[in-house]
Amino acid sequence: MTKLTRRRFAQTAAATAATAFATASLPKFALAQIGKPAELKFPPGFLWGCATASYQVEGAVNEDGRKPSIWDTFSHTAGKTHDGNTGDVADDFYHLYKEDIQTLKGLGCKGFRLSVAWSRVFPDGTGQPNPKGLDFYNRLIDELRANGIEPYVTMFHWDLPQAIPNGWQSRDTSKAFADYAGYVAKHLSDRVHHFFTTNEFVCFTDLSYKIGQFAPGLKLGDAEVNQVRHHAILAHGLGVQAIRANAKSGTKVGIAENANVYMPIIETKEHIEATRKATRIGNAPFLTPVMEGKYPDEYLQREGANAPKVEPGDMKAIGSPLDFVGLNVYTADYVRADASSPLGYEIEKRPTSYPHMASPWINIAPESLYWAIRNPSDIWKAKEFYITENGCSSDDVINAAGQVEDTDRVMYLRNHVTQMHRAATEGYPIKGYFLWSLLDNFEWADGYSKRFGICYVDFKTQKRTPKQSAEWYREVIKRNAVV
Ligand code: PNW
Repeated sequence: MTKLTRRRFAQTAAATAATAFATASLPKFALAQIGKPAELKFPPGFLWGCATASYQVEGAVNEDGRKPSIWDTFSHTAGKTHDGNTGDVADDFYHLYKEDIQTLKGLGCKGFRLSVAWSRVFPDGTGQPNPKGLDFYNRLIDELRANGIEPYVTMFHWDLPQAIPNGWQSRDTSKAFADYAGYVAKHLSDRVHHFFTTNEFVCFTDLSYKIGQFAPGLKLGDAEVNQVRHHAILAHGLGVQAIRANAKSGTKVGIAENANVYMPIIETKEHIEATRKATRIGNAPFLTPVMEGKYPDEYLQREGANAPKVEPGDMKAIGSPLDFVGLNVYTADYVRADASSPLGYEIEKRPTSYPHMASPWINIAPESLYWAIRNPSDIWKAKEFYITENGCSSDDVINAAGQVEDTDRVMYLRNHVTQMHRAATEGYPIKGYFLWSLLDNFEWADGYSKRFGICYVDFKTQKRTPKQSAEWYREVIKRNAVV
């Protein structure tokens, strides 16, 4: 992509000469041992894609009968998002989707993860469906398929219809979600073969109802938050059942969850065992009950009187078997075995020098992409895994030549993909990878201040410019290998 400058060429030439010299001076047997550099190939048919979400890219918030979601309300409330940014226009994907699908095709992507905006399909959350809202997804899906790209559809990526009374505090919302998901599955499953119920429990429960950082911006007490969490996983479980009941047979159902990921500080038996314990306990309100159909005892004991109120049948629905598990992975914690600690392990503290990407919460932990697959696979024996999101923000700028040299993103992605390759090589059933994200977009409370795309978006003109990371990804896909 970038033409070599004279200085860069000189550097490259010098490096080549140095390698040649080193090689020439090695004894023959050492050369034989080094051999040809092996290409880190992925299994044939491995699915490479990109991910997006409705409110972050679509815009067109008042078009074709869509009514507000809690994110419209929240982003229009003073002081809630960076600079008061909203998703009113975002990437205008609602109108520009054809152009963006050509970009995906050019990258060689065979999969695209998108989410359906609940309040386009049911503007009031329940009741009368809005055919014009569903039609957008019909057009989008048809366009993807016509270009050889398989749609992977998330039913809920946080844009809850504002009209739903009391949001996730109400148990009725779980039922309303199942009705909506069943309706969408019924109408799209002739062309969509993979559905995700919900995206990232902790973000639309804890961050939204406990910390108040995300819509609806509440700060509830522990018992109420645990109940919100319960309604969220119940929605997932009832959603799985409703999708299965309404979709064409053969439709696969899973979840997109940002489970807490734990990596052993040293790869010894005892530390690895510690990460396994941490994986179950550290995901006690969410992924663990989804996989086991029960809350871990340690969680119920710890929460005591604040534990969620569970009705008969809830846990069975929550533990509905899944066809695949999708994991959104951005960061992770190191864990060590510690016999003196009540749970038998400790999460390592991070020194202030620990490196992170432009978003301070994205502490760089490439091995996360290996352990995120290995531990849930070893513990729960899930049939298939997808990485449903992985990517990072960086302080992208367009240079004088009109290019974005996002070398930090390339570094981040390459290291993560290398670790995912390790999981594939060891035989873990990892089927595909969705890079977050195709485009810079509305990054929730951070508004447009954090860019996650491999295509740069000028939000004034809607011009897209593929970054260097897009060139890198195209090559990964072409060779089905780490490059
Ligand atoms: C995920 N955190 O969100 C979401 O699924 C995407 O919609 C989002 O754009 C992407 O990751 C990048 O942020 C998260 O603060 C947002 O810990 C924030 C956090 C985690 C996930």
